[in-house]
Amino acid sequence: MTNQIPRTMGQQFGRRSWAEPWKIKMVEPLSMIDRAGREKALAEAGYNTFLLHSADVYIDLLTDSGTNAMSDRQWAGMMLGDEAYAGSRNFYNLEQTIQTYYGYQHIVPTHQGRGAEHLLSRSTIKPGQWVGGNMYFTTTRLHQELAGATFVDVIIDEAHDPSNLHPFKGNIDLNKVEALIQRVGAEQVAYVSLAATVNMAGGQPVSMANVQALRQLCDRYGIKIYLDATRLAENALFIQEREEGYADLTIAQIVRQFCSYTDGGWISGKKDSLVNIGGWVAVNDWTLFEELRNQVVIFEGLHTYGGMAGRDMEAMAIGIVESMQDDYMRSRIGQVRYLGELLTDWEVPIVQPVGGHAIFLDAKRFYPHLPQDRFPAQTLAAELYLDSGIRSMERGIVSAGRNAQTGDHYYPKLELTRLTIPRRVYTQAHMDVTAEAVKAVYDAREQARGLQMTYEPRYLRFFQAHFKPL
Ligand code: PM9
Repeated sequence: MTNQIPRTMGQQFGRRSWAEPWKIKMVEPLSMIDRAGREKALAEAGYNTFLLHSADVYIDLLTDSGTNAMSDRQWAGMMLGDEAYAGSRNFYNLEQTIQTYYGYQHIVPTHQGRGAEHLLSRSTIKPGQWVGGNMYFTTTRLHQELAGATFVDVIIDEAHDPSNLHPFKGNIDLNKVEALIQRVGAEQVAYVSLAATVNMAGGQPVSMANVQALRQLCDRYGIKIYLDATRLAENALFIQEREEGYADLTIAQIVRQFCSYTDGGWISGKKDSLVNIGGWVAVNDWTLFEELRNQVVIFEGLHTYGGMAGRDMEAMAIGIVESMQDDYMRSRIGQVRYLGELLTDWEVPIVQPVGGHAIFLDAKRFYPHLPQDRFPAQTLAAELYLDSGIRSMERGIVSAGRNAQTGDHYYPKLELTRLTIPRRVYTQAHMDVTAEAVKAVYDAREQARGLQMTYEPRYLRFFQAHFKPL
């Protein structure tokens, strides 16, 4: 494993610069409302960027989920939608593409990622069991908890330190998995929930050596591994760059090998797969597949569409192939790094090393004077919108939610504001404007006073909570 992380694509490939392997064929106008308009919009949204109208947003970095620009091939594929209720040809095309690229045998389509999480959690967890995972993800953990499991974080300690430069900060700490097994018994561990990359840690990758070692450990105890492959293609680029022995393998080969160490996986197609909607869960075990296929007709739709239109399945099948092209992936991660390098040069505190899909501002270091229960990351998202019309997302105490047993806030070590980069949507100039806006908010950091929560929904509160300024 090498510890050298190249700072630019140019440095890595020995040339001056890189450019996207695509050109723009259709554009969508952008405009920015004035400061008074932004103040009004934010107050009406309860200082929650999820509740803003997108018409009031200038550069939208809320999420990379479903915000991808599709290619001309994908749009052409949309015209081939076979909207038969049952047995759509687009399903069989998607099924075959998933089998080829991810290697899983049996596929159940869903409307998006959380639909897949719901089905998998219901079908594999018995109430009272435990799930170990490499840092929680909001919807994933909630579905595991709703199915009766307790989630245990088994990610390496380095992941909780925003400055630690470990090249694979998404790795699982095998000692933590072993300790969980010793504490509760192997038969009480429903499965290990492995995500690659790890969203809440900053889009941090998992190494191939780590998933191989996890497989060996789980085999010793007869425990299954299910993979959140939502951003696995992005993870593969980090393996190609940083892990010895993978430089000559393609993204597609690395993805396929990674999946081979797991028993199944699921995906939100709205990320890696370059579409606006869709997901799936796939497993190798026929009995589990039968259960998933039976559950899908209750909650999503028939097992040959799972909540997606035929045209959406076709666009996803094409998107999977495009997402595995090495040139594309270099430009994708290269754009995220470009923004990260600007902010690093200007000494704005961000999670290092820069991960796959976003820049994560370190709100604890940004606003050291704000205690965590004044919601520093939420405050930062609000301030950035007020300054520039740029929309970002809180990934700290609000996202972490409350402990279901005690009712107390979780206090995550990471208090982050995420600038998430949609795929194939914004240009380098948009990255420059974003970096300058963040710098302006950083320069005014001492004036920030924090927020108070005034409304808290029961589940996934970050989506709909309201705040007011202190
Ligand atoms: N991720 C994101 O913005 C969508 C909204 S926040 C809940 O990062 C992983 C790793 C995700 C993810 C969604 C889902 C759920 C599963 N795993 O949004 O239901 O990042 O398609 O996928 C969001 P869906």
